[in-house]
Amino acid sequence: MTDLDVHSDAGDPDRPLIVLSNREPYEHVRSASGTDVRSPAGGLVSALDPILRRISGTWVAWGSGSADRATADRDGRVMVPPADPRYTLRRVWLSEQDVKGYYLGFANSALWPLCHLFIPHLDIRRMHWERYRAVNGLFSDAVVEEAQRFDEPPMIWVQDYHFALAPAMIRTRVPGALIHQFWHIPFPPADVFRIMPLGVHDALLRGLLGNDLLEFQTAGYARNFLECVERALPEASVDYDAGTVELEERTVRVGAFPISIDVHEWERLAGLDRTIDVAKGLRERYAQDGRQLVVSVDRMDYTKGLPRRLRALETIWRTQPERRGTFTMLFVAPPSRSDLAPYAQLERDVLRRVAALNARYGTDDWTPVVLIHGNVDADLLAAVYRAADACIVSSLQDGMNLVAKEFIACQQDRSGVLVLSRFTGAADELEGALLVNPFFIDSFADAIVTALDMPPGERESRMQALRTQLRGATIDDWLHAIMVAAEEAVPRHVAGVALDATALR
Ligand code: ADQ
Repeated sequence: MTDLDVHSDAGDPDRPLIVLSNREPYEHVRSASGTDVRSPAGGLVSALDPILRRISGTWVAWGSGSADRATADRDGRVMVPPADPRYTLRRVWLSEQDVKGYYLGFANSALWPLCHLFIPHLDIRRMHWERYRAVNGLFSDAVVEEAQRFDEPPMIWVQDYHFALAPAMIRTRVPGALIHQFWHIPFPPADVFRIMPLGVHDALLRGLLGNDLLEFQTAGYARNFLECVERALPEASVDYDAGTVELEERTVRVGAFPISIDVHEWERLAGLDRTIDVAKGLRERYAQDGRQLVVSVDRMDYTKGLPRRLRALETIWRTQPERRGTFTMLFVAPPSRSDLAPYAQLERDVLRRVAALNARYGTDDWTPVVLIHGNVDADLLAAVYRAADACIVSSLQDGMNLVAKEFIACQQDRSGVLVLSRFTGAADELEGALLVNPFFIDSFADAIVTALDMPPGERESRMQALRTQLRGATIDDWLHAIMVAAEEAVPRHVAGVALDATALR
């Protein structure tokens, strides 16, 4: 079955689709040989790109590549994929000040830490907020222009926390549009969300209520959002059981739609001969003579609990000297958002801790922690996951965590154990992992030891259970569930016109 077959029932091929996201699906960059095209790795692009190809929709995103302007027309439009042009990518140009204020500033220094309960990292500045609002306006203008190119009212699918204001900005200007949004990160409890300055707090909620449907990773995050609305907007009527907000004669639906991965593709990658060879090579290098291989894969982000993971390992090697040399930790952690102080500081902290651990416990034939501080392509990641005896995900808060799912998909031998923070969306959804509380270092260390000592039979039965659950909830199932819910959320009273849901089908 191809991707296209899988998606054939997700969305109506006749109705235009406009996707809005911060990152673009194809980025043109200058290179020694001229211009290269890059596509970000990750589930979102691989899930949405086939649909846009099929129905010739439009993707609106920030034109971030060094050759993006040169390859687009004067309105910022370029047909993609470049090798087989099928749909429009509409690029929005941002100035350096925009990137600083909207992206690095409000999105990543205010919303990101707040939603992940990292209150000390919160840096709220008026200038950042104003820029965030202005840039949401810029992207909304582009969406409205693109919507006007279609004859039918489009479906507009907004992605993530970069665009909390856009839905309300777009709504009044595109009558009949069906607008919905997927929020990839946690949504905090009302008591935390109200740390945002009053005007900002209410504006964010009203912006999000511009959607017809709002999709969160878990039921808990959806409930948090509803509580925020109930407390902040007395004129709104919240129904927790139905998952709806009634406001200004409109109904906004709110629900849980846990994101997943392209399971088929990860299984295919993990099954390739060359992946098996690379996995074998990794084991020969790091896990010979009965030594085990433990892996972790995450962006260098303070929400991922990297220092705590290193502290748990240190606890094991310090308190149980007999375990030194019995396992190697392969720590894949590419740099992320290094322009921001908390990230630069984290990077220094992790490098220092790894060096200290290796200096203290390493021997001539054993390096306790092998750090890969860079991007790794999906083939190599599949080999890392396949080679592992255990994978540790130690996020302190994480909307879902796709690494956990990628590990499961690649564990075709069913011999690896997933050690998973209970503060991930994935822990809410999956049964079979060893759940840990990364804030409690001693029990975190105990869980790693339990994973290392787990007998083959239990490893297999847990992994089998995880694999069965994952196969029943792939990225295609996620997309399908969202498209069905979006159809049900078609606005019925827009600009005074009563619309029949079937009119948009
Ligand atoms: P992230 O915080 O980026 O995503 P995650 O869900 O784990 O976290 O996704 C990371 C992705 O990056 C994975 O697909 C992984 O393979 C890839 N990756 C990690 N390290 C890499 C490396 N060294 N080289 C190349 N690729 C690497 C946000 C939210 C999550 C949510 C996702 C999707 O924070 O909670 O699951 O969006 O909604």
